[in-house]
Amino acid sequence: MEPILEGPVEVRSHLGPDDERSLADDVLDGLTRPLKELPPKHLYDARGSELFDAICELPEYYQTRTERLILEAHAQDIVRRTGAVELVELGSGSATKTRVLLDAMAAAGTLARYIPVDVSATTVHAVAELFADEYPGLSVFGLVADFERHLERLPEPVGPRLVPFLGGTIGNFPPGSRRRFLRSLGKVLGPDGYLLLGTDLVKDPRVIEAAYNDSAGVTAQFNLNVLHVLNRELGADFDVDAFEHVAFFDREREWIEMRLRATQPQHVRIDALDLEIDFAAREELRTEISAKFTLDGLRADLDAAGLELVELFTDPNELFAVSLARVAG
Ligand code: AVJ
Repeated sequence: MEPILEGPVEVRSHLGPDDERSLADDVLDGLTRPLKELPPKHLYDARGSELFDAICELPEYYQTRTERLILEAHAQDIVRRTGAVELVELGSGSATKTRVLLDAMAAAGTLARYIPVDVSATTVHAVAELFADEYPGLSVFGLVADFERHLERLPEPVGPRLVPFLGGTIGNFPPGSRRRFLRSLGKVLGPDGYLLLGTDLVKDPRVIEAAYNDSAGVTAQFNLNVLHVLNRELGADFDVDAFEHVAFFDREREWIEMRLRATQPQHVRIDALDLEIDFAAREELRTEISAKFTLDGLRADLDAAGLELVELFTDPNELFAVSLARVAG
């Protein structure tokens, strides 16, 4: 691949025309199953990302602010423990959290390289330029790639590598793929790198359910927005008003399920797929799972992925955890 930019900031792209099929493929797969389902990544178009940012500010959604407090309290410690010289950012979403870690690395005098990975070239260029400006002498290697598929394209570490995977996004993976993904993260850590994993914790189901059924209805809009995405991107004709937001904590599986429920029978045409699908009254389409963790569950997942827990940081109410893990020795 040709570098798009030379110098201290370099960006490489690994996405081809095939990658644009993913929405159509996912919709064809997911909406023709006996239990209809869509992967959560399609919730995040421009409007969906705005709505998600609004969710992070909601009084009921404790995750974002709790994780930020944990990071602020322990960033120095994390940097000292790891000796991290470079940071790989998977899905360069949140500049705020990254800054907390980069600041601590800069203060420790170890910060050498920042490696943003995102499917959006615009995002990679934006964060690459932003952090190159903000941290003098920082070398930036941006990768336009899907971190679920292209991790082997990361450069070799130049020293201890820190790979944050924050926000509780790991909870979106069902248990088997979660372990597979964690194993693939282990492969890019190298012998002295560390994974910094953010996980929401199992707690009173009422607290969890409130976070996904907020009183302002922002989560409902976020969920319903995926139907607008299908209407716009695939020429579908979903009547968005004929669906309602559903979110509940599955106590057995310890995950939140988010669904869209048809309030009356629906017939939907999806032009781009030349596909017609029907919804019975009250039929549901699953749009997300979001797993919540116990300490034992977390250890078991890390163990199955060939990783070991080095340190677990949490808040006084044990709502959320940030774990430091490395390849098991
Ligand atoms: C970004 C996947 C961590 O599961 O809490 C927020 C997404 N969904 N409200 C989560 C989400 C509904 C969020 N993650």
